[in-house]
Amino acid sequence: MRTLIRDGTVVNATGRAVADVLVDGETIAAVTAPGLFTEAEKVIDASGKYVIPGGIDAHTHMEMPFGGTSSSDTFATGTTAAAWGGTTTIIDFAVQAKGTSLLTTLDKWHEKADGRCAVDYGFHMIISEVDDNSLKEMRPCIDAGVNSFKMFMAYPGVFYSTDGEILRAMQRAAETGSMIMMHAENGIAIDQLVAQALAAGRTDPVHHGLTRPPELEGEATARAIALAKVTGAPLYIVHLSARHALAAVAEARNTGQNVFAETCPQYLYLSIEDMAKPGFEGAKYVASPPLRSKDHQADLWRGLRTNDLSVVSTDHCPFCFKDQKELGRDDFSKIPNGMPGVEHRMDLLHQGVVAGEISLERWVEISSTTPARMFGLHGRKGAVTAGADADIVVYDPAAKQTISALTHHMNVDYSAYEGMEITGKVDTVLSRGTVVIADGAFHGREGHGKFLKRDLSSYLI
Ligand code: DUC
Ligand code: ZN
Ligand code: ZN
Ligand code: ZN
Repeated sequence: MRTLIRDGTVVNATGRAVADVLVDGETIAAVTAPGLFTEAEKVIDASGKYVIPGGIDAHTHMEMPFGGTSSSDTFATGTTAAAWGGTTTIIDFAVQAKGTSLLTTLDKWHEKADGRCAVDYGFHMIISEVDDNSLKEMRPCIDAGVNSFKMFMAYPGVFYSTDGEILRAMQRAAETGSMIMMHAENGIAIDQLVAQALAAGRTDPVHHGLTRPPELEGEATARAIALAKVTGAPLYIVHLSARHALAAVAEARNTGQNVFAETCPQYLYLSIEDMAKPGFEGAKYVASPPLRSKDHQADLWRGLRTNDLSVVSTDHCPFCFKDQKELGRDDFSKIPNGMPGVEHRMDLLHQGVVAGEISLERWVEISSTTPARMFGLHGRKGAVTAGADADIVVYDPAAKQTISALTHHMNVDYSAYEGMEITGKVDTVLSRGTVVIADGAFHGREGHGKFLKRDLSSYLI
């Protein structure tokens, strides 16, 4: 089966040109001057539209057990919503529960996801217990295509690792050429602030934000960077939210250290003011790290331009307002942490192009090309180029849409961006050559998405 995507503006991280894209089976056969090929079983007219590599969301949590409940998107619903929004690859997190080995954890996550995803998927591994066995099992995880390990400096008693444990895992990462991903917030100090707030009767959602100040993200980020320097481990800071942490990352990168960072759309567009909305409304915006004051947003956009922030992922971790967020109605510390977002990352970042914050090419780079290279998918994903998987989005830059829970496809009962007007809209999406979104309808299927055994990062030296 051959599909010709005609007359669109093909945008890669490296540049743009009006071109035709010929898809043969699951891969891109050629990118040519317009009109060179005419014969194909299917023709998609992309004139006036962008033809971009499918988005890669390198940070999602589908059906993740957390805070006494489980995130509300399954691998089926979450990857379908991703497809709607032009994301054709997710990298989710297998979560080691204490007392469970890494390999058993990986099996469990394959059980949840295999045969259920609408688009391709990979896994990172969350290490919650650093012991000899976990350290030993990092190698077989890597061999199974899971070569990035997330650790937590937050959530004492749950996912938290001590500096000593982090040091040991980093040594192992350095030995094996794998990557440590860090949730960098000083959880020990934060827990004291949380206890003090609750003791003083401050139970509203906004206190989630006020008890997790950006200084304690900055401090933890700098500490993670120091541990990475000592051990020689590559380090990727997840969901960086504020200028304090950004400064630490920029300083490390300026010395040539192998340190990278991602931010998320919620830190670019939402703020602590959302968490301070009247009543319990603010619970919709409770995630960790928390939303910051608005003045951080300009710094984050600058970081995206300077490449001190090289990826934008969503940290998609949806919990329904009703029944799930409500668990914390009388105590903000019981609100499940996380926000939905997998469906709107490409659209939200496109607003940065419209506003002149980033170029069109940079949009593609931070949402697809760099995550592909960062997480071992180079050659397969992240570029509209001959030989790559035909994960392609035809994006209409002029279309208008309004984000709403009434029309989104994520399995969650609210949108963090309710009512936001967006310029640009996904028109057609191909996942490995199969049209999964077209004409305002989903044409894909559960189980089309394949597990991606990832190579080591292209960024490691
Ligand atoms: N932060 C969240 O908000 N949710 C899931 C895990 C995390 O680190
Ligand atoms: Zn995290
Ligand atoms: Zn996360
Ligand atoms: Zn629900």
